[in-house]
Amino acid sequence: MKKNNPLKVSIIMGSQSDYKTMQLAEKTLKKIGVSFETKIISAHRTPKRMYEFASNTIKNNIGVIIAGAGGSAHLPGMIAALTPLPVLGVPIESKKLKGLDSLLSIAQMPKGIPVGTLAIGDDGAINAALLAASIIANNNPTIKKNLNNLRLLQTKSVKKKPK
Ligand code: RP5
Repeated sequence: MKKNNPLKVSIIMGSQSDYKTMQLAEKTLKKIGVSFETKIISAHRTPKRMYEFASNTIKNNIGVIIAGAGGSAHLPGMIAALTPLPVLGVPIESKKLKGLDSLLSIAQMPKGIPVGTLAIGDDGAINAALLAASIIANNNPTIKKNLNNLRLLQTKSVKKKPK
């Protein structure tokens, strides 16, 4: 880890087709001021790229990994097997099984190698970013303040009565 350089979040996804969902994680991190990078890495189509990425996470100053994948979604689990950093898995809403396949593939990890599994699709991508920000906030007072402000705004935006 580089000293005095804030830890960043790495957003990875199995395919370009996942970006529609995963860009919501980017948008959320931007709102909070968390540094991030975004990459396409497929456990099945680019296994060497996956290994290379996972082997260099700590050297590259990454604090949390958000991994989105759909269908037979092995990416988050494989990354968690290769790095000790926290991995948050976002099940992409697949066309064939509406993301149930992705959810179960990501959630049903064997004991010993955890992946924090979020909800299917857009909600999962947004919540993964919020969770990643709260992990980074443990050692970053600016991010802690920004995250608290965002939550306060959200609370204020909820009307007391429906229109
Ligand atoms: C997974 O296969 C990806 O994460 C994606 O959700 C799914 C389908 O990929 P494409 O065929 O759209 O590239 O690896």
